Amino acid sequence: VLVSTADGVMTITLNRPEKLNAFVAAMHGLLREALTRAEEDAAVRAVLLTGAGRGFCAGQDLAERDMNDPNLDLGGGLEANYNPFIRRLRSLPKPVACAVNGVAAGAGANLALAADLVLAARSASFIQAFSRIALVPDCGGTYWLPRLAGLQRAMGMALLAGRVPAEDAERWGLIWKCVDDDKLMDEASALARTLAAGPTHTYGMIKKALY
Ligand code: T3D
Repeated sequence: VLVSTADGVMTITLNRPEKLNAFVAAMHGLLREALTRAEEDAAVRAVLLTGAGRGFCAGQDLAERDMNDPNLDLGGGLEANYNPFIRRLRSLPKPVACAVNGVAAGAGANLALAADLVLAARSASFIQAFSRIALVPDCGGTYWLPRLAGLQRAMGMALLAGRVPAEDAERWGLIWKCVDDDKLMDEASALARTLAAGPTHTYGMIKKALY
């Protein structure tokens, strides 16, 4: 995980590009630290989340799990790591933007959708990959998908686990905006800087009121 701050914007980059930034255990601690700093440091007035390389995030690194173990209990990891992170993003009293630079699958998709404003490259896509491996969507997906996209689209995404292109995601209201690939980082940085220049405390209250 790479973290840098400039112009009031903390940029957090998921950085395992060779594995499409799939989550391994060590990343959770680094993300927690980054969010704590984002919350406590008055110089940070907005957060921008993105991924390195051609993917945004492919969700949990499946190589860390023995998915054939009938006794595998994934609840503990969700309660300890994923769920608190998603809740903290939502309740952070500062705006969080996300630049989805490529495929966002499983927990990676729902992490992206947990940001306050989501931009996606036109070639990016969102996959509720969970049911492919006999999981129920997690990381807030079951709560937010029907609220963002409506029950039928949420159900289709969750049951069929297909790829939703960024343009459909925009049309369905899953994300704020889809932009040309070569414009993504410029537009996302400009958006984050605009948010950083705004009334931070008010933004925090707007988030609280809407959520
Ligand atoms: O366990 C818990 O704590 C519970 C929480 C669960 C949350 C979850 O996120 S469950 C869902 C996990 N994610 C997935 O099931 C997605 C798996 N990945 C894919 O379906 C595909 O990779 C994509 C559709 C996202 C992208 O496909 P494509 O063809 O563009 O790329 P690729 O070739 O499949 O992947 C590139 C590399 O990334 C490849 O590695 P290699 O062979 O080049 O060394 C691939 O294995 C690796 N990779 C992609 N996703 C994951 C991954 N490695 C580990 N875990 C992954 N999730």
